[in-house]
Amino acid sequence: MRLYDDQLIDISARFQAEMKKGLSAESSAAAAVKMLPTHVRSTPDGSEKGQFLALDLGGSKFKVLQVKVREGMGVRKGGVEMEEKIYPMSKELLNGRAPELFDHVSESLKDFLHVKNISLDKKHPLAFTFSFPCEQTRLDKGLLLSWSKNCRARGLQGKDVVQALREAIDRTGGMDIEVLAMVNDTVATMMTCGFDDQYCDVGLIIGTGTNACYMEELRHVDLVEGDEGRMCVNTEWGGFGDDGALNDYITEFDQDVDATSINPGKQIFEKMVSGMYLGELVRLVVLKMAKLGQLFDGLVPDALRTKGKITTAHVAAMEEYKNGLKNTRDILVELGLNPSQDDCIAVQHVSTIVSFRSSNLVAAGLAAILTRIKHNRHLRALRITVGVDGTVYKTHPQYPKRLHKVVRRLLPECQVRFVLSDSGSSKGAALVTAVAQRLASRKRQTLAPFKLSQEQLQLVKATMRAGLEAGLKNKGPSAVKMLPSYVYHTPDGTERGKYLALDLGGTNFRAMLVKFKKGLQNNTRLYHKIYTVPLEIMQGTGEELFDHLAQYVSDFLDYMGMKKAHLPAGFTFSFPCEQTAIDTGILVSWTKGFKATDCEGHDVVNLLREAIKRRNEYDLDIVAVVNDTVGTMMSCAYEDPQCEVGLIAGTGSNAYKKAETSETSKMCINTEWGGLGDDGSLDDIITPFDAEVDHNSVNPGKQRFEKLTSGMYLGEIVREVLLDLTRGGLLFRGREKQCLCFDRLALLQVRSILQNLGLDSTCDDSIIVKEVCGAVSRRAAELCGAGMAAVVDKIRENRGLDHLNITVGVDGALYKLHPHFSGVLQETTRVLAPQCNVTFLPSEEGSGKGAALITAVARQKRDR
Ligand code: 0WK
Ligand code: 0WK
Ligand code: BGC
Ligand code: BGC
Repeated sequence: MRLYDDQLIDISARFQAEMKKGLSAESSAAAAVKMLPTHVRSTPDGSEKGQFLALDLGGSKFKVLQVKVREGMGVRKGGVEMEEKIYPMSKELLNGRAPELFDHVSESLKDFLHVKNISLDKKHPLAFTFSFPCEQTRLDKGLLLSWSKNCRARGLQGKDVVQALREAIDRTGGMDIEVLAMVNDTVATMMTCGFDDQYCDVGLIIGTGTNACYMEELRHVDLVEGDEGRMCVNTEWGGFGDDGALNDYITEFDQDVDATSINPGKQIFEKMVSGMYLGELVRLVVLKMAKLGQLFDGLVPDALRTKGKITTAHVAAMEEYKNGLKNTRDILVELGLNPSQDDCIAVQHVSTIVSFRSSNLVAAGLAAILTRIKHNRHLRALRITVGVDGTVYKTHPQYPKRLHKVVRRLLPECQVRFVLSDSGSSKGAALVTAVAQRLASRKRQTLAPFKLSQEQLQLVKATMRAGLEAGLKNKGPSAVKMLPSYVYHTPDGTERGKYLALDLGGTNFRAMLVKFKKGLQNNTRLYHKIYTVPLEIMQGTGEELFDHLAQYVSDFLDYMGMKKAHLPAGFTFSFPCEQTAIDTGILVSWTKGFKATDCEGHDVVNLLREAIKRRNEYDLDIVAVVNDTVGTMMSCAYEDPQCEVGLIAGTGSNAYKKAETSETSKMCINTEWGGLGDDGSLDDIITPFDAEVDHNSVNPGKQRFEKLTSGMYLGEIVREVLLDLTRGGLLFRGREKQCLCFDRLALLQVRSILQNLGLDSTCDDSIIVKEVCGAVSRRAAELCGAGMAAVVDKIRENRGLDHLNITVGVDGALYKLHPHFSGVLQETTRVLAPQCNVTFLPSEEGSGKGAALITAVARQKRDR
């Protein structure tokens, strides 16, 4: 058990190797030293404040505390006030079922609130120090890897400890607790000592158990994304040696201690070092010496043979300067021995050897950690503080001095300060929670306006309904334009021939050839080509835009070898158009980023015809111009005759519905619901971020509903929110990156997108970004669902039905590609229109086929 410096240097080197193994993604799973990320990214920076409840579970005492950081009654300036109460923790509970253990914790918490007269009605943020190995994916979520020390409550391993606590608090009831952070006692100790010492980057526990944590460079923590800054890593060094790395230092006494422990083969290093085992090691050594007749004249009383009879407190007492020898006699007498003076000296010596080895091993482990930090920071000399806690370190008279001495001897170039955490670890836990709380409340504040209540959605439905009604009645302009489409009939399957379908207004311009053949089951053949409309053309002159379209059509006809075919064509033009006939469409106003000049107020069919004439190389018979919502409904009605509504959730947002006999005209209506709110009727739900997006758009004040719901704008809304959160210090470490100020943010693979945007994000950043994306897209889907509920309920009431079965044909990248959008939209429609059974039918070939069908019907009628 006597370890010389060269052996300590060897052990330190081995431990450094183990740390690397634990940090690297390849080898971490099998590593004995787990190196667990804690998601604590910084030591205290003086900004922390608030009042917190704290639980301290896993050390020798289970405590409930109230911690006031820099605010609250009687707190001196910049200070921290704490009140605590220790609660019993019986063996039965520690070895029983986990739910009962956590019920005891939660009931103790409630008792503490009573005793300290803390209001039960107020929401209390809580910091949870849990001193066992947990794999944390975030500050308030950690799976228990294994129990250690004297605890092995069943049913929690592999489960989220924070969730178990939250469930127990719910079971106890009668208190409003928000568990914001769970930390290991080493982390909490580092933070506690870091409150007064900015050099404190290491936390050390030498108590019932032993462990250390330190601030590692994030780039070395493979299991956490991001490589800038630091993160505190909980080494769980108690497991050092579990893979045999210390076998040549393991003595027979260590093997005995391990064999009779509740977790044999586990926590080998801890069993050589920590307070739970030191006394037992001394007993086993003394027992062997007694059996060998080297002590007590070979007398071996039962007590000496009994596990746990010599405790670490005994060891500490035996080593007291003055009374060490007397204490040793008293302890041996208590064990039923009548020790001689030599016996006492020998036993005292055994205690010294055992606890000396413990402090030496801790020194070797610390030396490894400090050496690694020195290398990480490319320093020749390191000045650092180690925050320490634990009964062994606090109560064993010689321990601290021995430890400090050996560490300084092993690392002469380091200036190491040891600070004892005088008030336990909960101050540190509260500081971690203060940061989490500030971040959480800022995020909650920012995202709250995006969370629409049922009442608000009902109101949107009613507002949409009123918009639909007003659009039908008013002759003059109305927010929801309700434009007639001159489409009367849905196809009946008799359509024949070849048609060209042109499609402008979505993500791209598409030219499509549609053939309807007799006798074929699915008698439609489609060939298409996609063309990207450059931004400068979308926002150039009308002539240029339509010349471009005419050129794309030329290219497509070449591609199909049908230049001379003089095809009948249907033109899907996905912008609000006043129509006076099936083949005329006066553009009311551009939307979706288009603003080509000399188009608004003009007949877009003529604009296209003129462009084709200007090319003078082919001719088309443009029979119909339709909105993409109409085309989508027709396409789907071909499959499902019950389809009477078209919905686009794409770049833009719009719906179209069949006419009701009761309505003035019998034709289909393009609602142009994107304009809802242009009259201020949605101002209650429009957030400052939405206002900013509208302000920066090419058509401010217009299409307000669209700007809350469609693909063109959701990314912008997210960017505005991220900008705000970054300014609030919640993201990207508060650094407002130029790129956030320019390009649109797509919604999918957050991390790689952030990366491509040159945003070096941390895992937490990604989580927050994803949450913002979720809030913005969920609101969009819910608003579309509320709009659709208004449309189908209007159809139901117009038909005087109690119940309506109807199909909605849908298209658009947002509906088709977004992982959750369609589901939320469908659910919202179902809830807000309970008397309608709505089937959403995604359109397979887009609106092109629909346009061709309408063209076929229109031509039949025209040529009859
Ligand atoms: C006091 C800390 C607690 C930690 C304990 C360790 O408040 O979080 O677990 O020290 O020392 P022990 O009580 O096991 O000796
Ligand atoms: C595909 C349709 C087209 C419509 C588009 C909308 O064929 O008419 O405009 O969907 O979706 P987006 O491309 O805007 O996502
Ligand atoms: C646990 C650690 C804890 C240490 C000190 C060990 O048994 O695994 O999580 O930090 O004891 O309490
Ligand atoms: C247009 C609609 C179109 C919708 C979907 C909106 O901007 O005003 O006509 O249906 O986008 O593409």
